Amino acid sequence: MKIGIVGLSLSGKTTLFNALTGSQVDTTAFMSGKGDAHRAVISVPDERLDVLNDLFQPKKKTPATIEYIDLAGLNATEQKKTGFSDQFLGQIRLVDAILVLVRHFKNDSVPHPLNTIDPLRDLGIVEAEFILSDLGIIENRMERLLRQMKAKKTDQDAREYELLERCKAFLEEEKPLRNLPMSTEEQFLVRGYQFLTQKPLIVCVNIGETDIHNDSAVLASFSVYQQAGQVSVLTVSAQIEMEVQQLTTEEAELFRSDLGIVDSAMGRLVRESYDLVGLISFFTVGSDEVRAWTIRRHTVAPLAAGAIHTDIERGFIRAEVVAYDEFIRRKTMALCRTDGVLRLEGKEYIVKDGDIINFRFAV
Ligand SMILES: Nc1nc2c(ncn2[C@@H]2O[C@H](COP(=O)(O)OP(=O)(O)OP(=O)(O)O)[C@@H](O)[C@H]2O)c(=O)[nH]1
Ligand SMILES: [Mg+2]
Repeated sequence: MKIGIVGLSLSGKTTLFNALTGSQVDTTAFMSGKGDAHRAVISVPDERLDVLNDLFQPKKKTPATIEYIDLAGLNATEQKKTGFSDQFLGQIRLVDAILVLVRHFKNDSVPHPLNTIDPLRDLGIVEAEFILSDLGIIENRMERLLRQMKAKKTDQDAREYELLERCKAFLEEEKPLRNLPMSTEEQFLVRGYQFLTQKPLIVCVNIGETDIHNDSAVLASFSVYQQAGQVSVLTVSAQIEMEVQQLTTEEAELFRSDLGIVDSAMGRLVRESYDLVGLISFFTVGSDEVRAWTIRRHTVAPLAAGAIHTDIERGFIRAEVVAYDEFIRRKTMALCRTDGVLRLEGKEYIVKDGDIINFRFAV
């Protein structure tokens, strides 16, 4: 799973990236809009995986991972609100979820591209960019479909055209596509376009050191976003988290308790990135490897198998499934089988969080 970090320039993206991933990318130089994207992979903490690891004692334990990508900043100015390059948009189309970092912290030595601090406005600017970009893709595609249908009209094309028309109207009302209800079939039709406004969104408000315990007003101002599905809004102090990240564990504990921070904001952010974006884990177990795999909620078994390998998806026959809790109560697959909690599921089965699965497939 890939999460792209975007936002206006100097909103603290690289600082947050360092905090999240333990990287040490330079933030003093104000890279603004230049240079390549930074990437780092982190593990998703999951105590179920540790329990399974103790039971199976495999050679290898592989947690679910999140790859964070720190992309270049958007150089918005009052005159010119568009700023994302095609190269940038191409990169962000490939991520599974988008983290928009907006600046709330005050720091006179760090200029804001629009000179004033207004996190809600900044999020609006980024969203408007995404809406425009999706509209562009839709218009191109509709033109091509129209030509194609003049030559030879197929049901499939007609359905797609009708759906794109609906998407277009929705976007023209400045609404993101993630709020447009779609059937499974329709989702499938547009899957290849990788619409930016359809991707799960994590809004991260980068608050100043002095506002750590005083973030309810900021959060409240984002309530419209919070009510939408597949969007989560949270506050973080990127600067502090980056500093904490560079300390030893004991130092970090001390530092946190001095500031009255209970939980590492980073741990929270990682978990929220995962949950709120609608991701779940299933497990594969054995003496070689115990492993957590990431899929979207409501994924059917063959597609879940595809997270492991496309061969398993293509050759899918059945899934042997036991729920994590049922397994833990018995501790062996043999007992699960005799107790009837190890089920055989077909291609319609919707995988649940914590399922332990053995896929049967033929290639
Ligand atoms: N006071 C304060 N300063 C911060 C915070 N987060 C980032 N900064 C400062 O803001 C400046 C820019 O931070 P970066 O992390 O480089 O911002 P960026 O969004 O990656 O910038 P570009 O890549 O240039 O768009 C640095 O000097 C940071 O130290 C924060 O939470 N509080
Ligand atoms: Mg940066």
